[in-house]
Amino acid sequence: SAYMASEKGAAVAATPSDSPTIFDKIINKEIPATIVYEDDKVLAFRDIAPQAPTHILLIPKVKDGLTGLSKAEERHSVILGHLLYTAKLVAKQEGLEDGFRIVINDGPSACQSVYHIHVHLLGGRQMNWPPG
Ligand code: IU
Repeated sequence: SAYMASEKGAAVAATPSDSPTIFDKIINKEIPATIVYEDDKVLAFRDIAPQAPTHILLIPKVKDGLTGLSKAEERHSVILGHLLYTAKLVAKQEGLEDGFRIVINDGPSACQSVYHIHVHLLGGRQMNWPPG
């Protein structure tokens, strides 16, 4: 895969495209992931390179062209809302009572490295502002 230890390196290497990504293999259980929540529409699993004590990715099981938020069409509104609501449920499940951070990286400038939309849920430590 194009994944590298450096997030910045990975973002430079990833070319925006609507091709299948490694997340499809996670959805299809072809490669292992620590799944923390699942329903018919979304999957939530622990990030392989956690940036906080809790670092979970939430993804739609069907990409439907949603490589990133910038590609959203009106029809995606329901799944986008469901991803955010699910993030709240998982934050509660993870015990993040003191707060959490939601991130959606979009495009090369934001270091997006996987072109299947994903919501980062980060918590378990003090977050800083502004983000990097
Ligand atoms: P980004 O927003 O596109 O940069 O986030 C992609 C995330 O996917 C990043 O935090 C990676 O650590 C994570 N990830 C993963 O959890 N499992 C994988 O097999 C791959 C990336 I490739």
